[in-house]
Amino acid sequence: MSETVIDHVLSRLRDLGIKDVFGVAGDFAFPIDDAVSNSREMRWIGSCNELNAAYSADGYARIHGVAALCTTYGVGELSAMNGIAGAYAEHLPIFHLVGMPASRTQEARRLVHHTLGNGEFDLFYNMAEPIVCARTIMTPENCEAETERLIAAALYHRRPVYMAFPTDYATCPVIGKSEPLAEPGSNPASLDAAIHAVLNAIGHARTACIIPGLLVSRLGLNEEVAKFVEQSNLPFATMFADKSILDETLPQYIGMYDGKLMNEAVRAFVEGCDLVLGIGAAWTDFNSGSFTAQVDRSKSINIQHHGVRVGHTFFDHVEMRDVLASLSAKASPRSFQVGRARGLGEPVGAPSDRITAEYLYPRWQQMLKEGDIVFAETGTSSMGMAFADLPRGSTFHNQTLWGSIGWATPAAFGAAIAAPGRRVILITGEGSHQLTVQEVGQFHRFGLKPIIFVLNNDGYLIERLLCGNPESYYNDLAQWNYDKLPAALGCDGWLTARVTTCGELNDLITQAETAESGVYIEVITDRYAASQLSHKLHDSRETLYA
Ligand SMILES: Cc1ncc(C[n+]2csc(CCOP(=O)(O)OP(=O)(O)O)c2C)c(N)n1
Ligand SMILES: [Mg+2]
Repeated sequence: MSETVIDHVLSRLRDLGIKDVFGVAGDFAFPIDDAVSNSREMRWIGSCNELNAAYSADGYARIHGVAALCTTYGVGELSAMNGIAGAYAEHLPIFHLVGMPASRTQEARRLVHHTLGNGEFDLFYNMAEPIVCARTIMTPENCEAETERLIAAALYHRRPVYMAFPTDYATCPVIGKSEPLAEPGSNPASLDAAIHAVLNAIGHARTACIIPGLLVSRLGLNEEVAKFVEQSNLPFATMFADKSILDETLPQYIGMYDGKLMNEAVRAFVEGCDLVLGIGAAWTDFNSGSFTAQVDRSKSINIQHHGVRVGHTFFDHVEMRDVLASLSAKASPRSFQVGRARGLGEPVGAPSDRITAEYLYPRWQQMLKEGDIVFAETGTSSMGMAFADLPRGSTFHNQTLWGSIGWATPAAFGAAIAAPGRRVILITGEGSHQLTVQEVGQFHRFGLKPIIFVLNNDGYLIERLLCGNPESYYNDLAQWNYDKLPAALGCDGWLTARVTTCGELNDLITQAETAESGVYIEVITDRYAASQLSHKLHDSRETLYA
């Protein structure tokens, strides 16, 4: 007998390297849940809720390239939508598998649970439309072809796709056969013209620099860009969302570029160059220092996902991957003279002092090791950590564009599942943590040992800095005993603590280095102890909200 619809889809996902499926089980999704948990090559990762599952899939895809998520009809899939939309905005291919009522139930418009009670079954499928790059409802007849179409779309666009499975169809044998689709390549003439234009512009520039962007990493092209940087010896600076796409220990790295808000010397150099070569970076608000980063279109290039802009000329049907392969082979080395922006320097504070931003962020920087995976939540903490110098092979993850608070805790868990051998450090504000904190229990359940810092500054500090009245009580929170949460969530034997002085923080970080368990540290600071960028954003509110 040929394989079933769900077995076929799962085997194709396994071909892509997906070994774990995040989700919450439910009756309409049982055939999917059963197929995953009965598979010897796949693992079911039961999440606390579907939003967390989607964030975890996001984190997994950041490390692993692709991810899968499974939810039940209506109630489950709708909860996951914020996370899926984030993955769309941030270019992460997630296969969202949704269990649906049986085809017969749908045809008879029966009044079943998880519906609105109106006999309509395509409502949620339609809701998914703007936040996925392709969607389908599987049948035995379309399964082969639709699976290939959705895989091709997810990989080409690096965005989520939606696959719904009516319960009866999920276990039917597939009918028909389809081959994997070839990824669309570049148009050879456009590719040649684009490369010629790029090399020509580099050749004519007296000074040039590179701004590598997150698409490089989403496409797995980090090595290609590193090769190009090495080959051309062009200096590079990085924007917030794109931090650590290339190793910050490379000699060509000149520091973080954040417009007029931070690192003035980097801004002056980048904006003074005859040519700024963007590779998959996006000039969004928080990526451009509230739009204070200003590079003339006429003297910039942007190598995009499927096209290249050189000054005012656009080359269509050109794939980033093809451009980079050619550029690294053809670039010739040049020399440059520019200093490098320092990271965060040394911690400032005596052991008995309360913890300040001037102590905290440099101390966090000091603790980073080669290969660390750092997840930093939206809020003041990521704005501080973005300016830390990262050791070799260490990566920094933030949801700069989508910015949904609560993302970092489950996303860090997803990353830990994807890379159990690497050290995962989660840095989150306490307000964000309150949204998705249950997922902490999952680390222990799956034998993972993260280091978690919860920055407790008595509320939504970044909002206090951005809103009209900082003391508005909408920025206040219930005060929790955060350090007691791991125990309540089943993390037996973890090293947990609440620290209020520089000395205590220093001791705990030292202990964390050698801890054989997960580590959870609540860091108490004053209400307005904010990283430098957060203060600068406060001062630049007018451009941010203009
Ligand atoms: C899902 C969601 N809801 C609301 C917001 C608005 N928001 C942005 S930052 C923030 C507060 C973050 O507070 P916390 O995590 O305590 O970090 P802090 O800035 O205090 O360090 C809020 C509520 C958001 N970005 N996402
Ligand atoms: Mg806070």
